[in-house]
Amino acid sequence: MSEITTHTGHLDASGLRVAIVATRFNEAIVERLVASATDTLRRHGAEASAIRVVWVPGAFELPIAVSRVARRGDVDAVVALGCVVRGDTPHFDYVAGEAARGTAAAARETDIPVAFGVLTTDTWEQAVARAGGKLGNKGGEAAVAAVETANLLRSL
Ligand code: INI
Repeated sequence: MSEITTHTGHLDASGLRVAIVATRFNEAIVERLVASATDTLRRHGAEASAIRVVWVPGAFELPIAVSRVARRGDVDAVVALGCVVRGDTPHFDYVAGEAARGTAAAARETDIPVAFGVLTTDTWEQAVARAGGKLGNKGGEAAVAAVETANLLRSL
């Protein structure tokens, strides 16, 4: 009987070059996501010199910057970080929707994995809970996903 071939990405970030693209909008939240992402990458073995942080105005601008940084040819993965709070306006749906669609499209078009660490919440309190509060830190979780996917792609 033939054997099953399995591919999984390991979590060793040594040798990986990672770009974090983060929003200045809701910066009090996003800087916590960035801190957790960089700390997580370092704890998984990434060199500080292999981490690049790029700041964009808001989540709507994430796709174009993610796409540009992924095309540089010197990054193995991108972590997109931001925070979109619903408030009372339909603006939320456009901004959050484009951030998700655009970063996913950038990953497919460049063949560079992009982890989506953009909080999309109804309230500021829900964002705080996901940025180092009682629900953990989605910045660190996105960094782990980026490392795992970059290593997975190397094995495929
Ligand atoms: N950008 C965000 O990153 N988060 C938000 O919650 C947000 N809201 O609520 O409006 C937001 N808007 C700005 C947007 O991302 C663009 O920067 C702006 O529209 C200019 O293109």
